[in-house]
Amino acid sequence: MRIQLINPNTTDDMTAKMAVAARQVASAGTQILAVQSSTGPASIESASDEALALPGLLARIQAGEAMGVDAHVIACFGDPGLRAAREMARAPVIGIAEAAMQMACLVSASFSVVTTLERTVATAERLLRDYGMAARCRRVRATGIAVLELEAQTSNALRQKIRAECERALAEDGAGAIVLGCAGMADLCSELTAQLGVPVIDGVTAAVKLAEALVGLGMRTSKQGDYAPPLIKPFTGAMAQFAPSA
Ligand code: 2AL
Repeated sequence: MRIQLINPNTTDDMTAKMAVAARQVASAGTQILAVQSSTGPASIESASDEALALPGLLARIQAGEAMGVDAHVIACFGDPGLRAAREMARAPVIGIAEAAMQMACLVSASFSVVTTLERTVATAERLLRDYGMAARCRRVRATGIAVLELEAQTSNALRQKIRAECERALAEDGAGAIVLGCAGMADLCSELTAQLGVPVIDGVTAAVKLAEALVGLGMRTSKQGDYAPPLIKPFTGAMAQFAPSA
């Protein structure tokens, strides 16, 4: 099967890092097509970043559908454009935040999210409420680390900072598992799991395995109800390529 792994920001190093993590867990017959937006912000950590990332992301969804990929993964912890992408796609579309939160709930009664900047905490809290999982999350914790500081090889100092925040989550929140709140933390998952002794869930790998499960079961995005295809109408200007057709 072919899974399109979409980094909705425009940073090559992050796309490469998440592709490595995805391929490490993918089954033998799974091909990971790692792509990124060709237009938009270098990282997504505010509402305006998210809004301006959507055209590039949705263009990738459209292209992946045309290629007939079996599933799409939106690899940014804000799950930008997830509902829009599901309207546009027949294949399953998985956001890494929803994937990680769902998977955490299968192995622990509760979890805390350890994310990047303080300003992204409200986004994660909104997603928890939207997904009906707020009651399972003890706390969303910021590390104060910007997305673009999590370079190809996250530095030792930043690794220490993230580990310390995870330890506080276990000690102070009573969380039974940790959800990593950024695709750029994918390379830290196995080391943190070994250090902390609790399940640490990275959304990129969680989404890939959930995508394989859905495709294996023959599941597609429902076209009844909220994810019905968008209505056919003209679009003008820079968005003309998104005009839905029959
Ligand atoms: C992210 C992420 O995963 N990718 C990105 O650009 N921003 N998450 C975050 N919490 O800031």
